[in-house]
Amino acid sequence: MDTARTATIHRVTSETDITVRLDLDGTGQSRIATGIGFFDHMLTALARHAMFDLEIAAQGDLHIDFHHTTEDTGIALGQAFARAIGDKRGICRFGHALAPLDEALSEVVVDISGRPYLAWSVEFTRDKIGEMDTELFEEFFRAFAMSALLTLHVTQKAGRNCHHIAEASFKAAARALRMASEADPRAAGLVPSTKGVL
Ligand SMILES: [Mn+2]
Repeated sequence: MDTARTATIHRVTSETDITVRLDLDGTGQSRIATGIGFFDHMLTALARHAMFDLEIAAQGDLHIDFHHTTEDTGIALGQAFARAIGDKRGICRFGHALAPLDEALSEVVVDISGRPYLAWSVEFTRDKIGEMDTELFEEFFRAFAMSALLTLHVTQKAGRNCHHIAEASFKAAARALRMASEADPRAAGLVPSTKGVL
């Protein structure tokens, strides 16, 4: 039986051309190139702390702004996640994590539910980190949640420094996704829903 939880997505539009390779049972290795330095930093942290192996190569219309590339990377990564997780048999389904980075503290709760939803409660005091618009983090997580078909709550508990706030959010998301996608040894072979399907 092939039990590999991997997926490759190649998504092309008139605005972006994105390839994602994802292994949910990896060791946190990544090779990320979106053309947006700070976004690469965040996606590298996501892979590392989720223990996913992740390759992302994105070519987008950055001469316009970073919106299309950020959102479409979220869509492609979400599609890869949905394909890799498959029918969700034997997974924990729910995950949660708190992650600090100095004064910043972020909480992420995830339900791999088949019900796409993003609840976002994060406030940035600056418009940009490096060259990246801080409003795009919400766009990324919404695109990811919609395409991965999961419920995601991202809540900022504390923080002033915008780099810290963003990074704590990605690290908490990573740990929550890792917990939710890992095998539940008491539920091997079972779909974790009273409905029998997710
Ligand atoms: Mn950092």
